[in-house]
Amino acid sequence: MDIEDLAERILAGERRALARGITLVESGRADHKTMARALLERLRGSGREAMRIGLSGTPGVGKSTFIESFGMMLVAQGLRVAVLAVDPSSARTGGSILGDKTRMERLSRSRQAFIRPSPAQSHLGGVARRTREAIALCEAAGFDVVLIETVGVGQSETVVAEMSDLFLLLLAPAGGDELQGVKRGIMETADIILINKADGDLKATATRTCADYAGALRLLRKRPQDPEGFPKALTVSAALERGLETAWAEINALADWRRETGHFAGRRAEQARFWFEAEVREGLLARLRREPVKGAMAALAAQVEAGQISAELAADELLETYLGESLPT
Ligand SMILES: Nc1nc2c(ncn2[C@@H]2O[C@H](COP(=O)(O)OP(=O)(O)OP(=O)(O)O)[C@@H](O)[C@H]2O)c(=O)[nH]1
Ligand SMILES: [Mg+2]
Repeated sequence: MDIEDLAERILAGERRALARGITLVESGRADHKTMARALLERLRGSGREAMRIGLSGTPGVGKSTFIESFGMMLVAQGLRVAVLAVDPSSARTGGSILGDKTRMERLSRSRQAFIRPSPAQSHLGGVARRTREAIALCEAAGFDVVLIETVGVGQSETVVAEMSDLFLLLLAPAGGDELQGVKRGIMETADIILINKADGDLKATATRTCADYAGALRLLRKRPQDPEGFPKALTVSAALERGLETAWAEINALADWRRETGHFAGRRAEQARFWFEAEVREGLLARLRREPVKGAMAALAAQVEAGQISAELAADELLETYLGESLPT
């Protein structure tokens, strides 16, 4: 594979080349990894910056429908839109992929759009790295907006929030005044909460739910990266394409303010640091799972089980043997 040629075609915005590049960074093969590194290095500093928008929401809340109509609205404005998914679980069955194909039918046919499903990987750390690399490739390919979708279960929202400039939380209209058991941590990472399905019979409920969340957001601790009035809650109807322009205007208002105040670049710098540290931890753990450490660990574990050595001493011994000189205590 000619990496220079691939890089040039990605920089020229060729979607097929972009897809090949993403396949390369997703590959587990050692020779592919080397090529992927070379490709990413070649593309780094292309100077292109997309708006990275994270989007999370529980199953059935309307993420796919929203991405289709929101994406089409952006396309109509002349913007190029890439959609990536983060799904560490195997919850994404053939059914929902099929559903996505029909729910994002227009967007998947648009020449200005690029849609990529989640890499088949069970390990969240692995998915996170591949998605970050895919984002970098989409930016190099000149996409204006990269939407990173995740289903709102487990810790994948946090992962997506850590790779997004802005994080949107999609919620369904809910009866009563209970806040749908949305975890506080998730609320705290949201920049804009969108109450979807604000149409038909659900419209009044959606408006009420929106007011509830607006109230809840006001009670959260003020974050330095927010101007007055943010984070905020809005109603939308992905199906009827309502409220999408307003949502886009709010996204831009927030992004503009953050750019002017340095929070936009600051957040990216913080994220880069976060991922660097995560990679170091991942790398260390991966080495523990490989020989010769794996075998030595098993042997020591047997001694610990047999009561021949204490757990603490055994751990010290192992770390000293394998890390002692390179990482002095
Ligand atoms: N009334 C109404 N229904 C909607 C709206 N958006 C989505 N739906 C419906 O809600 C259902 C789920 O929509 P999806 O877009 O597949 O939801 P999702 O969040 O992608 O679901 P998963 O991919 O399974 O997590 C579908 O039947 C949609 O037609 C909306 O704005 N209004
Ligand atoms: Mg979906």
